[in-house]
Amino acid sequence: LMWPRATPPRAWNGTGSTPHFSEIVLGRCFTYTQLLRPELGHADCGQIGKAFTNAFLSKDPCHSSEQDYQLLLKLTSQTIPCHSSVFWSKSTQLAHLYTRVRQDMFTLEDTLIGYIADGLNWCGDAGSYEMNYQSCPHWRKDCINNPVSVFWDTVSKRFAENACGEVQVVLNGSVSNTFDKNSTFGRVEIHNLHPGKVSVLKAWVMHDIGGVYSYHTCSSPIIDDLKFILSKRNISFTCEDDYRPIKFLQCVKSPEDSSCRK
Ligand code: N1C
Repeated sequence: LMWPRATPPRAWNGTGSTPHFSEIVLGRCFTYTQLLRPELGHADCGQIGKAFTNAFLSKDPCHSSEQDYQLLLKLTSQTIPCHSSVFWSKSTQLAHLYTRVRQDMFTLEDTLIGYIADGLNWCGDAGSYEMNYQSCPHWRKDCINNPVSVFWDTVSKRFAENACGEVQVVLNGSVSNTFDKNSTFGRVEIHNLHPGKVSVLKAWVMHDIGGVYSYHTCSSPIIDDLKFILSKRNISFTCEDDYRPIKFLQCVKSPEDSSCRK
């Protein structure tokens, strides 16, 4: 039996849980399964919401584990058709804009579990039944094995394991770490693609319109790092700079830019 504590939970260096976390999770689950993808209409949002909070409530927020999320993963299992997985790194907005137009393509946030958790923050405390709305562990300043980081690593791993056929990744050529071995994409996802299932990874290296400087293109050594990891894993790799279908989306915002007029 746990007693209410007299002292407030310990203060961490990261943002606290998102206000109304449980209500948002429940609402998003119903929106996704009832309105956006009725083929998942059988999902039990009540159970999903409970499995999510049970994954971290009353637990030390620096000892979160993949195991904690297993029931949640099981309840949100979803089949993504082959040739439709889209990974991204340092290009959140553009990648999601792309799959918003191409409804047949999926980033992780276009799947139920990613849609529910996108942009939220959460943690609990070993000595309490409650969520900590004051602060949560910061991955660098406090601990790596916090509930949010472990969650994204766990669901990103499953998303990559389940990918099949031709898969895509949207990379940002306007930042120095276009390919980053320490990002979720570089650290988790590429290592969990199944060589027998995934025929090719197609990288699109996109550059900001009006950006002063392009850090990297497909010919940059940093892309060779990615190419090398995939060749070792027996997965084919192609790379294209400023892939036209995505470039058009950037041009919607900047139609007068010289690169959009020709
Ligand atoms: O670390 P990243 O990008 O390379 O992660 C992106 C990569 C995508 O392909 C997704 O499938 O990993 C998956 N993913 C998410 O979908 C996601 N949504 C929100 C990983 N992380 C995700 N987040 C949060 O953003 C999470 O807190 C993580 O640390 C960042 C990733 O940002 P990034 O470095 O641009």
